[in-house]
Amino acid sequence: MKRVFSGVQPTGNIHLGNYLGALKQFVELQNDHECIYCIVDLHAITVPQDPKVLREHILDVASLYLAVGINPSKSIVFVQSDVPGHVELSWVLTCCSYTGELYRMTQFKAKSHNKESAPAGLLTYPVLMAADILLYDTDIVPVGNDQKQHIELTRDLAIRVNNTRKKTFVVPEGRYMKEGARIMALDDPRQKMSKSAENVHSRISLLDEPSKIKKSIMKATTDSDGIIRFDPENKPGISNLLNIYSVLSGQSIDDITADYDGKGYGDFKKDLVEITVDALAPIKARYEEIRYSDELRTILKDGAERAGAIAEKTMKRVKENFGLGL
Ligand code: ATP
Ligand code: LTN
Repeated sequence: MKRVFSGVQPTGNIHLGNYLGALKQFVELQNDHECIYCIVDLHAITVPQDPKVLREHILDVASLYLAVGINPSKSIVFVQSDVPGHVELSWVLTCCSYTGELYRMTQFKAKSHNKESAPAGLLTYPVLMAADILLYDTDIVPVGNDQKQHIELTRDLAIRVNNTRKKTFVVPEGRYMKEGARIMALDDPRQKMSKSAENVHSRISLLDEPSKIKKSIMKATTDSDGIIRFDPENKPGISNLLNIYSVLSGQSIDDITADYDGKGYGDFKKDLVEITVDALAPIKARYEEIRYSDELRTILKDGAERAGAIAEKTMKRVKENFGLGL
């Protein structure tokens, strides 16, 4: 069985973009892959975090993983900082990276933009991500399209090390969601839906109350011509809503636009509210069951032990091939 690894940051409520772009795939992959899913808390501290809030968010995200259908008896679910190999391998890979290739990362450019001095962790963020992946001899990394550049860097680093040392790493492949799975912000459909956007109505979080979902969708930016048509270039707002409608209902975009022929944005949005509320209700119910249970901590502890055992083997090989330690 091929091995799958992916991670999500514990930086706030998981939103529809994360769900449709990542978590849904995680669940599907469990059936015929050996899956390892990580809550990447070390990545979260590349920007300032309140310690109490961060810890709560780790448990929130872990509960959501389980609530959307990740099954801990099939897959490993754990917290990144519970396995020391991530940081160890990250340093080794930092020494194999060029500053130029890190400065070229678009995410670094975007996040450090307009800052007089950016935290070094923002620059080395993709190296830690490469370590996450290579530590588990990963074959497949399911992620959103926005992570493509980081996956390419991971592959470059693995190949570089394999070519200059003994073969040390499995070279992983990214598995990207279809273009359509990129969910855009509701208030500004030219930006992707993001956890860190200030406006809460820019996103729908998986745990949002129905009244909040309604408000966010009804306020969503569209255009003034009032025609329900899929045209991401010229009509990004309604196209994004059509996309969300399609993935949540399982209907094709063509069928949806045919159904709404002659109807207005208001009717369409009202129905989308209902579809979204119905899709999220079972996830929310399961989340409530797990979040404050003892079971959650047991699952994460067990996950860290299972992940740690794999990581230890890889680190032994890395140290051997780099001549580190005794
Ligand atoms: P940020 O606040 O930094 O934008 P984020 O919301 O992108 O955070 P991440 O933890 O960085 O969240 O992403 C988790 C996973 O969800 C990744 O695989 C990412 O590619 C995917 N993802 C994030 N946003 C979207 C989106 N709008 N559409 C589709 N997939 C997304
Ligand atoms: N950078 C990713 C989160 C992430 C990740 C990983 C994804 C950290 N380590 C390893 C896949 C594999 C993000 O921001 N979405």
